[in-house]
Amino acid sequence: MFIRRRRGWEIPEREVTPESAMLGRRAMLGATAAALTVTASRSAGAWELFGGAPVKPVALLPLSAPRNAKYDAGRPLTPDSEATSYNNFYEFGESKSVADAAQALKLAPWTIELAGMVKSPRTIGYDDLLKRMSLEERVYRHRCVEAWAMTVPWIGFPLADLVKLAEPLGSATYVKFTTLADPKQMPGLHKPWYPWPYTEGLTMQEAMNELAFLSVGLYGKTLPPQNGAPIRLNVPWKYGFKSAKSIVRVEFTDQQPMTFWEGLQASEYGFWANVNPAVPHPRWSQAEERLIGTDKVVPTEIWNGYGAFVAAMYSDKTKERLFA
Ligand SMILES: Nc1nc2c(c(=O)[nH]1)N[C@H]1C(S)=C(S)[C@@H](COP(=O)(O)O)O[C@H]1N2
Ligand SMILES: [Mo]
Repeated sequence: MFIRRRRGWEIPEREVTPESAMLGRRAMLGATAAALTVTASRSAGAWELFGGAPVKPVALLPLSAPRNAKYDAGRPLTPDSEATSYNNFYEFGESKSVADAAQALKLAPWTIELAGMVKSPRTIGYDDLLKRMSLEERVYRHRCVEAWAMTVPWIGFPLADLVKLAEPLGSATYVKFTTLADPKQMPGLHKPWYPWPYTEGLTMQEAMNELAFLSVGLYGKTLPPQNGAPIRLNVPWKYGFKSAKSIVRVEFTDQQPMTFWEGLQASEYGFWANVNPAVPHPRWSQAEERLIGTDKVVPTEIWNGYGAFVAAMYSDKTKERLFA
């Protein structure tokens, strides 16, 4: 009997499955029964920690910086309550409701390693880093590969300023970001089929692009844990998974970094991951996006609408899989 199967791009948006949808299958195929048993008991322990005693919510501090009017999002802001309660942060769970679990994130002391091909590798404290940076507010559109979008007023500084501080060697061509991976704080770390730690990467040229931004706050406050406290990346012309949260290491290298999502499923999530409505995800269309906090669905724009700032970087990269 012939059964017609719908192609990925014919699936309506409401049926779009999360980035992790293949994992049920993958876990069964990949992990041995023994590994699963160990995981189950370990994650029970982790959840006792979070579920047993209520975790005190992380206190957010007021943080203000002048808005940079050059970057007009052209859309109303997503309500603060939505942007801080509908999140992807797999270290704390696979659902969008990770905000409570994320309150267990220990934010102080926080250090960031400046490593690899730099004049002198070192570790810098978060407070020390902030003293050297001048903060601004930028309203950016955020487009998740799962076909939803938000518009958020971030507070932070250009990634280029951190690159300059790190003094990379001329031979460095990529920047690799590694984020916190602490099984004591993060129940997701006990799921061994994920390629922890969460890593991401950019070319040096992308990292120096004026849009690439490191955020330490949103909506006039310090970053809540669920949004990647104390410091996370924003690369608004790329799918949201490139915007690594809770960064602990920035490494300069001449090798294209392997990223968390590419390591998990390279056929679906590549290194470049630039937004393009005309290139569907293998399991769903990227033509439109759902605006979180509204009932609106709007067309997705190539480069997420930031082409004037970024398209020229890719004119010589015609052989790369730029949009996956
Ligand atoms: N460390 C880490 N960073 C991460 C993720 C994650 O699971 N872990 N998820 C990514 C994805 S898929 C998206 S869409 C954005 C979500 O950011 P937001 O919750 O602040 O909107 O964070 C990205 N950064
Ligand atoms: Mo995402």
